[in-house]
Amino acid sequence: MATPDEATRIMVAGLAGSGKTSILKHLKPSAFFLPGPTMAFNCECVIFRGVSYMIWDLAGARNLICLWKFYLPGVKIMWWCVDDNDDHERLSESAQALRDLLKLRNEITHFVFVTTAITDTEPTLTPARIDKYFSSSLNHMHQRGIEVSRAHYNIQGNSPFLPLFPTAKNRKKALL
Ligand SMILES: Nc1nc2c(ncn2[C@@H]2O[C@H](COP(=O)(O)OP(=O)(O)OP(=O)(O)O)[C@@H](O)[C@H]2O)c(=O)[nH]1
Ligand SMILES: [Mg+2]
Repeated sequence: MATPDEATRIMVAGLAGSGKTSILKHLKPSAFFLPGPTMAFNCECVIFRGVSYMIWDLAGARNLICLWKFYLPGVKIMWWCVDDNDDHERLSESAQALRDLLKLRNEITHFVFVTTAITDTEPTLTPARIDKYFSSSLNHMHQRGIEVSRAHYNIQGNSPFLPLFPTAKNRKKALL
């Protein structure tokens, strides 16, 4: 098994209540998580399909977003969580937070846009709607050659994990 230092790091960011910790809880059911909103971060080593990942689930509260920059150096893979039911205001806020984060020096090679929901219904955040709010960040990542993929996750825990993780090819890129 890889040591934490050898594991591929994944940074999980997004506004408060967007489902970051819920996903991590399902990925690592044996871990203990304090109830309620995350106050700083959770960090768990997860093995998926034989590969070790160190997953950093960051607090999304407004007064804690300023801390994300400290976790960014060296991160190649990012999951950006958005509640599928978010309204215009929250989507705008999430889009602004992502723009601000991407302005910082970073080494991201793979970005997963994760919409979360508590039901099994089809996502209401269609690609067109995502593009409406997040186009500048998506264009920026496209220009930088960052792989962008999408996952829709039911935070009650019955979604496949596969779309969250990079393909073997993208993982190799993240290890370079
Ligand atoms: N009923 C219930 N809902 C919960 C519980 N924990 C989280 N939730 C809800 O599930 C949604 C996602 O919560 P989290 O996964 O904690 O969200 P998060 O992105 O980690 O949020 P922060 O840690 O604040 O950044 C939110 O609507 C929460 O209110 C719980 O123990 N019980
Ligand atoms: Mg949390």
